[in-house]
Amino acid sequence: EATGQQPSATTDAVKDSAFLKACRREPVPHTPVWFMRQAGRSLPEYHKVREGIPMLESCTRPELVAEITMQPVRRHKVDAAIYFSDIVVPLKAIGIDLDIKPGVGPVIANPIRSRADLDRLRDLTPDDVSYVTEAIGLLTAELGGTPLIGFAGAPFTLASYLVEGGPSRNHEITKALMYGEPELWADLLDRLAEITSAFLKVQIEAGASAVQLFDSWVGALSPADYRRSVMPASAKVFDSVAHYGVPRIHFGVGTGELLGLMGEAGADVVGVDWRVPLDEAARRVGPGKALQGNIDPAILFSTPEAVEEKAREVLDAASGLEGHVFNLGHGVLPTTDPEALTRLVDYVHTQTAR
Ligand code: 1CP
Repeated sequence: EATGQQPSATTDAVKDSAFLKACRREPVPHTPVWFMRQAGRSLPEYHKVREGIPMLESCTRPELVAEITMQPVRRHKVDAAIYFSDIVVPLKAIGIDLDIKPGVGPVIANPIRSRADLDRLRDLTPDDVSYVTEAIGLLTAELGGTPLIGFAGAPFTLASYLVEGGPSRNHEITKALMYGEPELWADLLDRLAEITSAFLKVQIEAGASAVQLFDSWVGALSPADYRRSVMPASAKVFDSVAHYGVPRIHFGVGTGELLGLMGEAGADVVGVDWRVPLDEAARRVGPGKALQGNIDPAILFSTPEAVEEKAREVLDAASGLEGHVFNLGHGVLPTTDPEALTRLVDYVHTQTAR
């Protein structure tokens, strides 16, 4: 099974793309660019096709998923597509009663807080998410040489939603469980690691040529707590897909103090938010890994000149890196002018063309 080869759905054109080359720290024709949350709320064409369709339902319709995933590729000429879904989709697929409430985010009907609650976190099988396999089949055909990034929420970030019952600023119920019931916490994260691994495998086997593990909220932890209480589960996820040989990206917000550990967990590419310049991030991560990032998504609300100046700073800080994937430091904000994103892609491509 451990072939070290990407699944056959990955064509030579995809393998030779600037994005995958940068992830592998090979020379690139230009610095590749994509944006976290590039599909979705910033695009009028997204609002048009989503009209009247609840978020979670839209994630189960293969044609719609493929269309929404393609929209930013067509519009911005980004170097990679990211599969349109949400981090809670695999949890919904195993029967957790949850919804994505507009303007709020994921809301869990019965939070997971006791040992008995763990039984509700059953294994995920490919049949639970057959729409994912179908949508990725449509996408790899339509994308041609553009790589598709699959993704999942990391165990800590998924646990934060499951334990709190929804979005949370301070993660206090989650931390109470983590510090107060360490064995239950470890078992919860291990369950989530199994589910996440199964979900990433489905995406890779269907044709995703890279994966990103979003640990969006893990920056709330200290390095010591991360190492003890989170890293084993995230490492298990990365290990479980290592044999496919597809690049594994790891991202979180406010993780400046965790960058080294997040790389150590098993990432090939470490995502960096805008708080740490990429040259400093490279020192923290150490050799042998590419970096992704890291322009502040809020800068896109400024003038084109200010955006270019910031982009230039990012490119300069990245000039000594072995591999750099240009991105934002977090997701595209919903009210971003899409023209600003298109201009930014063009700027990075022309500035870095070799
Ligand atoms: O192009 C894309 O990347 C869009 C696909 C996408 C992704 C990658 C969506 C659609 N969600 C996500 C991941 C996601 N979901 C993360 C990790 C990325 C990040 O940190 O930004 C997280 C933390 C979530 C949870 C979530 N889902 C939130 C955040 C809530 C909070 O805690 O503050 C929200 C608002 C959602 C809903 C959601 N997901 C996606 C969309 C388009 C929406 C808006 C809902 C809608 O349109 O009805």
